[in-house]
Amino acid sequence: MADSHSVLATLDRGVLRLVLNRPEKLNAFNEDMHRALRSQLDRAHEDAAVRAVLLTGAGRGFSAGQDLGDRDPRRGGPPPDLGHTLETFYNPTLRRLRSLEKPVICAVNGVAAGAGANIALACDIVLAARSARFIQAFSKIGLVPDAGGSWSLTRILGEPRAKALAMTAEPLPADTAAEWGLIWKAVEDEALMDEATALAERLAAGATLGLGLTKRLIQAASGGSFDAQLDLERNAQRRAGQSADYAEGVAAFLEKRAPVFRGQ
Ligand code: LHQ
Repeated sequence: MADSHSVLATLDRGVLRLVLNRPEKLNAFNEDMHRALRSQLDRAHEDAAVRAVLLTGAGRGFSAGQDLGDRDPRRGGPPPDLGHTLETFYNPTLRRLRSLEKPVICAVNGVAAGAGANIALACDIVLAARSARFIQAFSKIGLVPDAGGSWSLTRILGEPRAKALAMTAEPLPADTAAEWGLIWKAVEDEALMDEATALAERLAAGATLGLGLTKRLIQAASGGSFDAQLDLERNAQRRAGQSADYAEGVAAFLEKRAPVFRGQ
């Protein structure tokens, strides 16, 4: 689905930039956009030339979540199986984002609502424009937080804030999201793309294997014991220590020069 216009993809300096591109619908997800995003994330997994992903939205929004026009109940018929929709379209993308062993940076350029907010929160490093808002819009239409939101909100914020956000659907401004530790930082609107691109390029020039293993370790940490985590760290460090980038990093340090990482 590389030729879809719903997600614009460009690869430059190791960064695969993915732009959700249905601006007239605030980049709400329809099936085409799901397929296009999934296919680009698969490409990011498979292609060694991709060493970081930068996800953002076209126009004034990041994403308004599910395209509600696609499931207009006024059209009649039996109620939809949203569990099937999640399993077919959302969950594989969320799993791919979390398991991709490369950094995924998200630049939230505007409103992020429903599954759109939670797809952003599933990325590794989230920057948001100061004017952006995160809305757990689900309760407004009788649904529950999905796309990993019940997990991320609770893990990151704790039950009191997670429940309040999910039950009230009140917009959370980017600054508060940063204060609460839900995202990495809020930046001036005009600075967002430059800052996110610079960060993505910096990480794309990094030791990809080590960064991928770091991601895996940190994700595992919130689910396991300290003791089990020591074992995971040992295994990961064993692999990282055998990489060419590690050898280069140490050599560069000893030679007092900047390292040139090749993602190997
Ligand atoms: C939209 C949408 C949209 C279509 C704005 N769809 N057109 C659900 C079901 C199935 C399976 C699994 O999971 C899910 C998960 C979910 O994501 S449920 C939550 C779905 N999302 C929402 O409920 C958010 C709905 N949108 C809004 O509440 C507002 O649009 C927000 C607060 C995001 C932005 O408000 P405004 O800045 O005032 O913009 P707007 O409402 O005027 O929207 C601009 C246009 O985008 C407008 O179209 P129009 O033709 O009138 O200019 C909207 O209809 C369209 N749009 N969201 N989700």
